[in-house]
Amino acid sequence: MILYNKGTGEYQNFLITEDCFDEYNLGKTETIMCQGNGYMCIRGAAEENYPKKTANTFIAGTFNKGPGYEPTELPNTADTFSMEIIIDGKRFFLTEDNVIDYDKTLNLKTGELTRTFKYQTKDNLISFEFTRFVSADNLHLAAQRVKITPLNKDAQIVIISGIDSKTTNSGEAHFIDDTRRFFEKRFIFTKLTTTQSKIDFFINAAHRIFLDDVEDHTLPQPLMNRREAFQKYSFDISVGSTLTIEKYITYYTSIDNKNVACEDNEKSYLILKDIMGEGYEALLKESIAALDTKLWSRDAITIRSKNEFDQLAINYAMYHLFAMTPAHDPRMNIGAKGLSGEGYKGHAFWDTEVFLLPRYIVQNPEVAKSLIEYRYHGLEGARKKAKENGFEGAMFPWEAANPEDGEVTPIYGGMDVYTGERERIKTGFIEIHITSDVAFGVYSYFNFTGDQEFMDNYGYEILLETASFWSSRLETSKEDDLLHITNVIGPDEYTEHIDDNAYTNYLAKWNMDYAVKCYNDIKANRPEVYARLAKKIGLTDEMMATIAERASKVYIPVPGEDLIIDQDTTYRALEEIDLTKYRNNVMGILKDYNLDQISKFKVSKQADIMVLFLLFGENWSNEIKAANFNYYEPYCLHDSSLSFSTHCILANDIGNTTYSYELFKKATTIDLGQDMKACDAGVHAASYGGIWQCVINGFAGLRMIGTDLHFNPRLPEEIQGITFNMIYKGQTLKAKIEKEEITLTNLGEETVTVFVKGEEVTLQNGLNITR
Ligand code: IFM
Repeated sequence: MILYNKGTGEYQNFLITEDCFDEYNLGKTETIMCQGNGYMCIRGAAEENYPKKTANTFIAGTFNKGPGYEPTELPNTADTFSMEIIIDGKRFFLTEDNVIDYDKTLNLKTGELTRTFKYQTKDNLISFEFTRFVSADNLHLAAQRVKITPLNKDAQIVIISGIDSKTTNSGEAHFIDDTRRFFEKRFIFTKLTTTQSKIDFFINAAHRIFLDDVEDHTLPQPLMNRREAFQKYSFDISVGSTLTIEKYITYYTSIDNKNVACEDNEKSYLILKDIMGEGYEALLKESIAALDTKLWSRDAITIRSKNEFDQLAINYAMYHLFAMTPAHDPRMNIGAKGLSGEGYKGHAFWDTEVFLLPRYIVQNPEVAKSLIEYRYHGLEGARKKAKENGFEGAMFPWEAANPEDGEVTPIYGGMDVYTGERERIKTGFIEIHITSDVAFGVYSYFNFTGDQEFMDNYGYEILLETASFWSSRLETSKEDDLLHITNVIGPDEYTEHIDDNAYTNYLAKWNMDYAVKCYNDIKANRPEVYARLAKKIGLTDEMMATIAERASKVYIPVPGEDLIIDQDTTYRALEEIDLTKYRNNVMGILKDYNLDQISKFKVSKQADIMVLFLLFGENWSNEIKAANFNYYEPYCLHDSSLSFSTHCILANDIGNTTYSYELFKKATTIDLGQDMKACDAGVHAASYGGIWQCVINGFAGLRMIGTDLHFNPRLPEEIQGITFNMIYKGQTLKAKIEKEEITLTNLGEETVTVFVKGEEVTLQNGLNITR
């Protein structure tokens, strides 16, 4: 069971704990207790081995493609946290019957993972304490400490630990085992190279041993075998004495933007030698301080709620968003599972722009900029995809890995329950709304930050090229003289091959209109930018006139008499089936039907029109939103983790705060709840952005309407107040949202204007306003 209330004092609502060992559900805490710093992430897998253990280590941006239909994916690199422990000749591993007082806790504030218990052998009781962290200070460093104390009698303890390069991604081996060696008989070095992308990984590990706090310098026995380089230590430990093994690990790659360790193989081990002199505690302290500076001191959100869990949930989301976001490198983005598991191959989806980017745009715009810059670097791949499909401009990939690769969505997925064959994945071909989602990310970033330089260098080009794609993608029809978009998948992925999906069409038109506006602006006011872009992408007045004209003709479904907007041309006439069996049974429907069959039923996987309301809510009345919410939600199974948060915000917007809070609870427990099988393949990254959105965009009511920042809070009964910082147009603002009162403080130097419950308010430097 997962416990949420073990933290006290400064750690209140910062600890998540598993209170019993469960060999059949190892994936749960491996995932939710993974540790990372955006450069790398290591799952919270046990040190000792189990058949079902998944000890992944991923380094952001190191994609490699396997042969044939194998997709490009983040390779699971060498495992360093695992170790073999042998006590009196018997391999140590837990069963439910030999463990006492088990406690596995991740401290979200410090980033440290701890596992403590007593291990019952035939004739001894051994106390274990494992701790480890991935440094928030030095992105390449991880460290681990194991303390073993025999409690009943002396014990012989053998430790085999080092670098294990036998790791694969579900059997797919991504590495050439290039070099393995020891330096100074104490330092283990391994160089691996990815098979196709030819990225070198330089991995180092070394140990420090203490017997009752006194350092022991006995040299270990080196063990080198195929794809493994280990050291073996043997000790006779007296009853009551403690053996401590500290392990220090570094990972570097040849694509690091600061190539400090890769000039020669020896360099990186010397760096480790230097670092480990500091010791575990000192390095942990530096990591905690860095995590505080980078995350908690600057961006922590306080929720005063009747349910303490709400505070824990936002802390949990913020921790993981930090662990998964490669803030250090604009060539990288956030995978749908972060860096926490093999699921979705490390690929980035629309999840970034619609669910994850808002947290960064509002609170840490530098990181938001880096994430959008990644899309800019992806323009080449997007142009390639457009061309291959017979279109103009840039057609962004549904799934993205290396920015220049273009589309990387796998061709095949799980089994088609009807045919028994592998299911063909169609999203990479026809889920095309990603292109305008990327454009929307640029628009949101610009509106909130006012970063003109970014627009000049990157943003305008993305907007113009995506508009150009849409203009070429639109189709004429015999029925009318409007332009249509047929054969797509909208946000709701249970409806495939549909025509005129409201979300897709609306965003395509918006993308074109906004690009035309930007074009006119830069032509009139930014001649240098205009000249550069005109030359680079062949902009002409005629081309833009065509885009403007075609945008004006896009078919946009409008609310009918019943106020309902058609999600697509067929949804409302689809066959209704009894959905009871599939509710609260994620993807259960796929066990009975394949996607072709499901597409014929009136059932949704996730929010569709609701996302439109979330992005452009100002364009519809609450009455229309409510009518659509009430119509569509009963057909929605929320089988995507992206669904609850959007519905939560919309329910709140239309005044249904009770249901909104219920949906919030569901959003917060997708991974963190008690379902032990929910996240074996990794975290649901976008749902963490969704939790942030529920709190800030939903309850605290922060929304951008065009270029204006609005606060229209509506706190559910359970929540008394929310406090958070943001950086709006370069100024740090502090918001304190309470039931009856909003207090905004401008901590920046320049005056900004915001709207509080519709009233325009000028916020001067250092001053508070309360409304
Ligand atoms: O992007 C999502 C999609 O909307 C639903 N399926 C999972 C994807 C990755 O999270």
